[in-house]
Amino acid sequence: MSTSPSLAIFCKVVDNYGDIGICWRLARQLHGEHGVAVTLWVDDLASFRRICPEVDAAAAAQTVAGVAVRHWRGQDDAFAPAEVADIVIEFFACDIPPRYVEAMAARTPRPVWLNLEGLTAEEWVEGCHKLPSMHPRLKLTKHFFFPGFTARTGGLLREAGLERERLAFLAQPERAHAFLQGLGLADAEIDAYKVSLFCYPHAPVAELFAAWQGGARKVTCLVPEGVAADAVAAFLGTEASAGTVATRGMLTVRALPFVPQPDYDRLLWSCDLNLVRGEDSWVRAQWAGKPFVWHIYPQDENLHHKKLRAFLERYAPDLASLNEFMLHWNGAAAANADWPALWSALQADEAAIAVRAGTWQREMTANGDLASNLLAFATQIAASLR
Ligand code: TRH
Repeated sequence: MSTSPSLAIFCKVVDNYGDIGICWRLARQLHGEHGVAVTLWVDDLASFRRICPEVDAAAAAQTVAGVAVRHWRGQDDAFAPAEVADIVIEFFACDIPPRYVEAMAARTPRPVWLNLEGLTAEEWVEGCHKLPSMHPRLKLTKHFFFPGFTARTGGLLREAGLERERLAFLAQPERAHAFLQGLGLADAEIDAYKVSLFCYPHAPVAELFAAWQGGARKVTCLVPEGVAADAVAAFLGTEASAGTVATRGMLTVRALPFVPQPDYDRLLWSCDLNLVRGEDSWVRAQWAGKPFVWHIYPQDENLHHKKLRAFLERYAPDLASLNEFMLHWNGAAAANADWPALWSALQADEAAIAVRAGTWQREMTANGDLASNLLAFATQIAASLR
């Protein structure tokens, strides 16, 4: 492999903008920090545009932040071996177009083929990370690459300058103030306890709102428009659109616009507590070094509850209040949650939870970052293919 390899990522946007958040972050980092010529194939450019407004949703081919972005229209396109990248990544076992795979087999040298998997804290991941899988027909081997929370996994996505940027932002509180003002917040909302809210529609948001409303502390809840739409509309008394705000009791709820990815980090850094979901916002909340509550993407047969527990065992074995809160937030605990009590318990452990957020961030940093770990592995595989 040459010193600056080419790399293709195939990303199918399963649901909303989900997986594109991760693929776009990886693509930008591989190009910006490692000089890799990246082509990102995406099936849904409109969803991509929500997290990256520079994207033209109608363009078959475009370059965004140095990354070649191609609209992945279907499985029928033909490809020549010369069009195949040195490293080919399929995200989350998506099916690469069959004729691209055939072109991979016909290419000399053959490319490195990786399946980048989803993030889970379960132990089996260590045994499957980097395992090979031979193509049943073609002379090609794909390797599994798992992100994760231990040194025996691929680690987490983290840009080289992220922590420096975060610390600089936090060192000047006026920057957070100006950022929040820019999102429309009044001073009283900024002075309150601030929570960002990003979750799937089935989260018990109305119940939590009621607890906050009747609680002892002023809470400002910032929620991107379209998220928890029913509970937010019921609280606001109208459909949420960016800028809509209402206060009842101790709670103010404000609908925000869906901000570009770098601003989403600033939002997480500016809040006291972040309610996040899925994979990418969950990881960003971990790098934010602030207390967070995770809403996991639901899976059949409650497989996600197992994944949630696996994470809690690693993250917070000694923080009962956080465990309880997250289990109830995900419907993974006995019904009839007492939300005012869950909220009070979480508040009482605030200091210990904040300390854990910091130690966890340092532990995760020690595992390296996913983009660098992935490139190092790809270089090793490429040498064996020569
Ligand atoms: O969109 P998600 O629900 O993604 C999920 C997961 O990837 C999950 O594994 C997958 O199976 C499922 O989709 C289908 O949540 P996630 O992963 O947090 O991605 C959201 C992205 O949106 C993330 O990159 C952060 C970004 N974002 C912004 O850029 N601006 C915003 O205002 C908000 C709220 C999010």
